[in-house]
Amino acid sequence: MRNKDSTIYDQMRQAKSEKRKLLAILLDPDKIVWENLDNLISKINQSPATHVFIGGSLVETNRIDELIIRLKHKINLPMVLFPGNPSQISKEADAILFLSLISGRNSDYLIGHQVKAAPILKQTQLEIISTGYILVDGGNETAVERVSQTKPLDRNNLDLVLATAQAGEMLGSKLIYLEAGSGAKQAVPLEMIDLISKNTEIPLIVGGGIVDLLGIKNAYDSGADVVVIGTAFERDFDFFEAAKQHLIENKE
Ligand code: 1GP
Repeated sequence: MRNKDSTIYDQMRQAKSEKRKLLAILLDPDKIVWENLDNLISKINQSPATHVFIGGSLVETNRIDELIIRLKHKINLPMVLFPGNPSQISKEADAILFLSLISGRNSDYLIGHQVKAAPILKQTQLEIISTGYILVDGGNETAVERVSQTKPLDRNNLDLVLATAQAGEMLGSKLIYLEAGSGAKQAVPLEMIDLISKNTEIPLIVGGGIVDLLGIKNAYDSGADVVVIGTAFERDFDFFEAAKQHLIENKE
């Protein structure tokens, strides 16, 4: 439930300290079926989601503002931008994951887009949450890899992924987003989640290729603080129906 007295980030830290797990539904504005928006909204409201993330690698729609306004009207959850580039900023959201793709070596995604975005963000009231974004090989080429033209980190190279996460934390990231890419064949390895969660302090978001309840539970049990579900919900709005019994109730 939204609490406007503290920041979204403070609430994430608080949840982490209480071991209360968070769940984000990722909506890609390009894939919204507008005629079906009311149904989408009611399914989100029936789900155990604690956050709505909005973004995608491309986002060709110019209707992000309209989408967020309509969502906010009926959904009492934080709306958090998860942008692929600066054109995806909307002042209508509550916060933005200010991403730096620290697994890659494409300067545009490390700092270039951020420089372009900074003056735009200064004109908004958005809460800016600095996020170290790490793409791990999920067994297939995903949109993040294609669009960012970076290679994901080897899923077997735990030391390198951990060092990347720790470097992100040392650089001042407030979150780590460990990502196999939307629609990944394989989600991030559980031992990787475990290693990073035990060796960093900041909240850990995990997403990409998590398609069932067991996947969500395993990610939580391994140390994920936030799990992101995009494709599975997009394909089946009833995905969370069965989840209610299994997932920690986050709704009050
Ligand atoms: C993508 O982590 C998110 O950035 C969600 O991935 O679409 O595979 O659930 P999925």
